[in-house]
Amino acid sequence: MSRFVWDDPFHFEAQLTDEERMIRDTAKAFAADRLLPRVEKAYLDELTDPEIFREMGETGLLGVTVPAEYGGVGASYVAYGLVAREVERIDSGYRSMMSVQSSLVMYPIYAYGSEAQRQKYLPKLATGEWIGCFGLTEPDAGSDPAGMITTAKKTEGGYVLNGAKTWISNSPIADVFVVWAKSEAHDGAIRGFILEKGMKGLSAPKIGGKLSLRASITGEIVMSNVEVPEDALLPNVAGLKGPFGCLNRARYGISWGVLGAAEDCWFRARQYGLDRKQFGKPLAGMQLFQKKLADMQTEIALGLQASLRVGRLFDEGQAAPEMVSLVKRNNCGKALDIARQARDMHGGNGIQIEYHVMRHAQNLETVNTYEGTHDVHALILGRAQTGIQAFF
Ligand code: TGC
Ligand code: FAD
Repeated sequence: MSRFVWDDPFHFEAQLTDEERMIRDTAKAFAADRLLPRVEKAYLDELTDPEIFREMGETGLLGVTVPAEYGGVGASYVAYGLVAREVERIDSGYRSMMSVQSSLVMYPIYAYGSEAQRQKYLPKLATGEWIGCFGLTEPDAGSDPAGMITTAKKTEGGYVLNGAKTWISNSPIADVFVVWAKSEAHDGAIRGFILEKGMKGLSAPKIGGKLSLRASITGEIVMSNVEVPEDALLPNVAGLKGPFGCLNRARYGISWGVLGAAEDCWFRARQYGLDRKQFGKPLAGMQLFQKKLADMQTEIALGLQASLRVGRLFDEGQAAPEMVSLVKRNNCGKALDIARQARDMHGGNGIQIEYHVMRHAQNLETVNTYEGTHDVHALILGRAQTGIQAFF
């Protein structure tokens, strides 16, 4: 029998390629050197430093799966997941900034865009010179995006867009807006459009006062008779499968990211328990404390194996959306439980910013909700096994 490694129970490391380990190590060093020193102030002051996009771009963390000819890295989906895990180890908001840019803006332009759109947008998004956002959710259409009311009407030279999107990551600082709207010229089908900062009638006010994901800016997208040229339309997709194709990738990345946050909470709780004594001995020597650590170790180890498996299937072209729902739902829910437990295990200190665990717990409330809530993914999985939809 081989030796048991407490922080790598199933020899996860041995299942990665040399290239994946190298990309992971680059992301880990970046996260520790550039993100960790900033995060406490950013969170307390609700400030997003747009410079982070350029730094991520320089380090090769944007568009990990996008081919190198468009400025991406052309690496595997497993590598993308590993990057998400390292970035979210510091803060879910930083992973949000990265995954919106990569999966929700670069991916649709690459997968559904014309060659001219790819050439125009992808290299600058890859370097972080341009910041992107993705507008699907509306004030009255969250879990049910088919209920959106944003419209695109045909004009002589293009389209005119009207409507409002809400809860949009990056929007107040975005240069490029991928927006989904019902297009009258296409029988009311949902189509994607690329809007640019400065277009007449386009604004993106910040949503302030968030108690979660405070290091990542969130806003609205308000479109009042925004005229766009014909070539703003993403030509190669129609219907909800357009935005869902992007969400499959972002949700998959989240399934890895939340495990980074959960690991940070687990490692901190373990160390705190070893250092702090009560009743004459370390907290880590108490049975209840050890049970919590064992639960954390178990759920994280299982979650990593599951995300790795889905990642390998992605890379083989064999991943199904329901697999993504399973790992997004389970890993988010488990990470949130772990962060709450870690907060508890730190006692009073656990509510302080410098101990990090409560910030993770607060962030994971959002991550459990966006990109399909925990319950919406249960309904996706329920439909897949019964054949009966229970959304309405
Ligand atoms: P439904 O009838 O199931 O499907 C409509 C059409 O879409 C296709 N489709 C998919 N295609 C690819 N991948 C998927 N995962 C797909 N799911 C559905 C489907 O085949 C069908 O195509 P067609 O050609 O037959 O028309 O649609 P529905 O309206 O019943 O949807 C139900 C439901 C609940 C599953 C869906 O609406 C849903 O997933 N809701 C959750 C909404 C959501 O996830 N919003 C995310 C907004 S973006 C965000 O949160 C970013 S935060 C990022 C960050 O900051 O990190
Ligand atoms: P609702 O859909 O109103 O859901 C409320 C509750 O009802 C939930 O518990 C839900 O599970 C439950 N519920 C809903 N439908 C059903 C049902 N059929 N059966 C049982 N229960 C149900 N969106 C974007 O487009 N782009 C972004 O970049 C983006 N970034 C975000 C960043 C942040 C910080 C946040 C908080 C959200 C972001 N979102 C973004 C929006 C996010 O995707 C939505 O909040 C999410 O899809 C849920 O929609 P909702 O908030 O309208 O909740």
